[in-house]
Amino acid sequence: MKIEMVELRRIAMPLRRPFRTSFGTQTRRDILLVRVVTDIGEGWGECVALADPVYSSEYVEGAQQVLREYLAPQVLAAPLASARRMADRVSAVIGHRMAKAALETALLDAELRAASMSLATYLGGVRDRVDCGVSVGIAPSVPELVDEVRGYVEEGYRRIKLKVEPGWDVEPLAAVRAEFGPDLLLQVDANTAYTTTDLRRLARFDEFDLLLIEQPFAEEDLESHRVLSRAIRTPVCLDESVVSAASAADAIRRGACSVVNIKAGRVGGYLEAARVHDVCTALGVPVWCGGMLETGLGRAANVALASLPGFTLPGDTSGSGRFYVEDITEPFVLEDGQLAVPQGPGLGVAPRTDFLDEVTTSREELTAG
Ligand code: NPG
Repeated sequence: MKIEMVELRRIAMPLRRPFRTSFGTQTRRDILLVRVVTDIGEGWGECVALADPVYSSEYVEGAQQVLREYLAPQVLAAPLASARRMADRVSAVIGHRMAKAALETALLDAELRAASMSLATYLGGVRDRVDCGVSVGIAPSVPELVDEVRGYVEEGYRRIKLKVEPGWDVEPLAAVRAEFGPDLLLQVDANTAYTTTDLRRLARFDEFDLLLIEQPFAEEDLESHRVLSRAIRTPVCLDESVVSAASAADAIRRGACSVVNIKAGRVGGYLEAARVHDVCTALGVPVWCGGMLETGLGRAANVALASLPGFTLPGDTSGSGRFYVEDITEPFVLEDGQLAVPQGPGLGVAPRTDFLDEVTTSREELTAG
């Protein structure tokens, strides 16, 4: 495949409602999209980096610079035998996994469109619908949280994930459990907001019969996660700490987690995400698909990933309407708490050009030389 052009496009997408986590409040998404034009056709990828380096070290402006200065020139310089070879081509660049993932996804989309194969089939997907959960931000008050959760339960979401932080944990959990009863699948995500001085507080989460507690401690701190795993009944799940298949295997072998959240952007792309899935499955650890407030482009790829056999827990694969009033692709709409896995070639979706142009804030085209 000869790559003729790499387009970097930024779009501004207002969020339906502010999304508050322990690392800050998002009110809009400033998203970088990558389009490749090749001799076999074009493809799209979405970069999940946030506007600011608050979830991980990557951020959207930095991702764009790395793509412009380092990654795009490498793929424009000479033909690639396949998208699978991109990782080798750019291996001199350390980290920047979200930027790499976006470019690799665009190359995969182009290649699979040309081969008339869906991403789900290519990755080894085994189901045509996936169970959907929803991530619920920190609310202004407990009654408002309960109302928001009620809306999602009525929409059919099969699992609720509450964002927690010290001071917003036991009370909202107790209220949601009391309101919706023992059958509601419920889990929490701390985005690294706790330290080991909070062990006693975290142990209280056991009484709420949670599916899991996600990433209570810092990204590098596997040891505290191991200690917590020994101390509580609630399964410990890692997100930020898992940046590759090797780091997933390491965390599991050390006893730091018994569940893994897989986000393709965090691990450098869908190919590595599938390898994370494989290693977790081999070690008997269930996985689920995380989300980063993607538009329909990233959502399509996430749903394809979630169709792999080891994704036995509902993912943060919510419908487009959870975050956006209008999506840049045909919207993903929940049916009985599930999303259909796109069956068309590549991502199986494409941006609606008129709306895409409306939300575009900048665009640059990179070519060889
Ligand atoms: O459904 O897309 C979604 C959002 C799920 O809560 C969610 N994502 O820490 O997992 C997370 C959180 C997040 C959002 C992280 C945006 C980084 C950016």
